[in-house]
Amino acid sequence: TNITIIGVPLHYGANRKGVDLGPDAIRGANLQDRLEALGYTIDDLGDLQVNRQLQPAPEDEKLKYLSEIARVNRELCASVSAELGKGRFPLVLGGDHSIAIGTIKGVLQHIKRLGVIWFDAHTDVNTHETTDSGHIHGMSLAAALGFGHGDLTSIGGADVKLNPGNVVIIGARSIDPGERAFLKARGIRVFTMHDIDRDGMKRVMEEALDIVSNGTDGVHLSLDLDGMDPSAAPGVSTPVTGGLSYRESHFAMEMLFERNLLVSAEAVEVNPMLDRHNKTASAAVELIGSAFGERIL
Ligand code: DIR
Ligand code: MN
Ligand code: MN
Ligand code: MN
Repeated sequence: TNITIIGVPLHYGANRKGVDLGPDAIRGANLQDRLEALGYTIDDLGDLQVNRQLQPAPEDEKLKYLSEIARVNRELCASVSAELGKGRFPLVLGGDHSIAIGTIKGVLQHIKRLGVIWFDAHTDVNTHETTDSGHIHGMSLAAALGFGHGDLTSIGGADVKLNPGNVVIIGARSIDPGERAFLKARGIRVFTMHDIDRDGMKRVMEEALDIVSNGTDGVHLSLDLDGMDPSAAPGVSTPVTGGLSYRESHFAMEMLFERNLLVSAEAVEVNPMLDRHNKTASAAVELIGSAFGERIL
């Protein structure tokens, strides 16, 4: 497989400085060497250009920095689509989780029936109608499903969207009231920390992999590092206690690799300004390694 790395130094969706340093933090944790050691050929396109020091428009209280986030995601969508068109595997480095809109819409240009594994402490299915924070990183999965503001849902085509029956969320433990209603209404399968405590990661992933592969032509991995427990991944925009352990997270990635389903992936919300010794970017690289075939023995 030929992998293309695309960096997206965007922090406006989290409204917190430092996440824009994520792409270089992940590169600095030796992502490319690690993947080359597994036999992959890597092309790093560098970073998409993001405008600096913007002020939020007052009318965007419920959609902070909408225009810049939409612009960057349109570019990302085009870039991801172009790389898939060349037969390459897009690996996108965030940046905040709003970039999942551009990544997923880009993949959907080529793979209409796409499954998604959304690894996250949150479920990111707010819209401007339900959000408290106005942070677009909490709306990206909804947008990829076709719900929310038109400037987000129209990226890559308004009729291009995920099937909620092929989406799973893993690691959730912080869900807003409006999101609860959304997940229930759309029938999206959420494996919360409670489910993982009760059934174990093995059973959860077996079920999750069946859901994302049933009737699809490929699977996208959207890896929000805050899915991990803050003890394993402290440098994230919005840490939530009680998360996935280091080994649970790795085991999930190892099971994913064994099924050979992935067509694209992204790692998001790494904030080296809140980190120590680049621990969270290193965890991201290690998880990506497992998802791409690294084995202990
Ligand atoms: C919260 C937090 N649900 C929001 N979302 C985050 O702002 O909408 N997602 N942090 O990753
Ligand atoms: Mn997220
Ligand atoms: Mn999150
Ligand atoms: Mn937020």
